[in-house]
Amino acid sequence: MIAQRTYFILPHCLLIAAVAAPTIKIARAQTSSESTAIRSPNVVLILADDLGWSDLGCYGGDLVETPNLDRLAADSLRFTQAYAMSVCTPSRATLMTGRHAARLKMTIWSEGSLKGPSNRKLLQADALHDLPLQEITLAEQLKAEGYLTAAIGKWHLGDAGHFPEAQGFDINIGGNHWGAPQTFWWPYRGDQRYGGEFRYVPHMEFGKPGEYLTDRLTDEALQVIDKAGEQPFFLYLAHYAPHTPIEAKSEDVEYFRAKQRPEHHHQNPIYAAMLKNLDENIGRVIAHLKRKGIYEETILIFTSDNGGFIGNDRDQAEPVTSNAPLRSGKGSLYEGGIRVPMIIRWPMQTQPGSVCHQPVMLTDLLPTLTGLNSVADDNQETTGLDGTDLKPLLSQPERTWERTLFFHYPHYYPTTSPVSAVRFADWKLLEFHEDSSLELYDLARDPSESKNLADQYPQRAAQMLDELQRWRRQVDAAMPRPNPAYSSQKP
Ligand SMILES: [Ca+2]
Repeated sequence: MIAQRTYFILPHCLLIAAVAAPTIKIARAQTSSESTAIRSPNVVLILADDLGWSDLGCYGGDLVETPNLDRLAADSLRFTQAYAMSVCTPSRATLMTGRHAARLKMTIWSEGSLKGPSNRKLLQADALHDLPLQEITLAEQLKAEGYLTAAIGKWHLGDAGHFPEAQGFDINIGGNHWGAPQTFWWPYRGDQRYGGEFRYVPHMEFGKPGEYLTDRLTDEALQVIDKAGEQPFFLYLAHYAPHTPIEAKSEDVEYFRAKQRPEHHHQNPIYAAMLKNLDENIGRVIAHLKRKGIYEETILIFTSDNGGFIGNDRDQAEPVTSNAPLRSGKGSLYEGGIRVPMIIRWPMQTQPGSVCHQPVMLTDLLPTLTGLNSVADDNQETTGLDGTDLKPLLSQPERTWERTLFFHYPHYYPTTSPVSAVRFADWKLLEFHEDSSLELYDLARDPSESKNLADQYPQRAAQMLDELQRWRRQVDAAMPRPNPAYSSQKP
């Protein structure tokens, strides 16, 4: 039972009441002759992997073409300042639990938790490989509310004992320990991007040559929708695309090669082709919901797990993507690493074409979808959640919204050294742990984080640093340690 596994300090009776408390209900015509019943809306949460903030057409993408997502945005609420963690596993753990990656001790991708670089100034902080079973996931919450729960695609939250089936999902297709497939082509294994046969996508034994993973996962998702019947369903469709390996259908690649111009800030035609396919598949999900007559009974959320990857994939001439005008990319706590697209369509709540500029985070989705009252900062200690219920923003995206966001990445990545960050209003402070250096930016005037104002506003920087350090103590954030074997004389 959930109550036995909870970490909440709330009395169990209150917790059960909270879990069972209905969220927003949607009137629905029953097939029976009686009349109209109220039931929970379906939830379709589509998570793209490594999709950058400016990749989609509706977020300023230029080479790419994403007509289905652009139409969805025009029919939904689009967030311009939604945040994830800077790499895969921390974001997914955060999304699943409503709890910050630093609090969960899941600050790096699963494989990376096992060993960090030994030749850098700092040794990376300790991090968990598996999402602990006692954490209460979004799937467990919704299952307790009567939902059919299905995870289709990437999981990346631990080994076999911690797969989606162990975390509240009735169905898992395609999810396991790994963060990326060997290849997007069936049978999704072999000697490809990551080498070795042992990495695979589960439950994909039956397929046919030429089958492409994003198409196949969507096929599986549509079957889950059909299987649900009259039961409300939670479909967590976590596409592996557009993470590396960057692979796409040749006709699409040729199309974008021909379209490419030097003035585009996106320059990788294979990535653009991969996004075109992802977009088409999201169009398929929407069309299927409409065809079944349940689109207006379904909450649809689309987002990404971290910023776009700005390195190169294998021998590809162009970097995978660019997050311009934002600085840097995946791994970094500059905006390009953590700011992501987010689109929410919530029937009878969101207005078509509405835009929200308030800062929000993946932690917020669990309290928004479950009706668990979390968080105001002052009651966080009683709920254990770090997320905030976004429902007030859905119909009033311009409302006053004071929010402090924290980030913690005590590890190395090609884009960063160990770093923490805090954002309040338009101000953002980064603390780099190798040398305790500070960077302060005014995101309203300088969204590209090009002018460090720490020396100009020392008092503000000190206040924000104090808040950041207090938060780290509060969540008991793991810190990197000095590396005794490190010598600055080494090459
Ligand atoms: Ca990712």
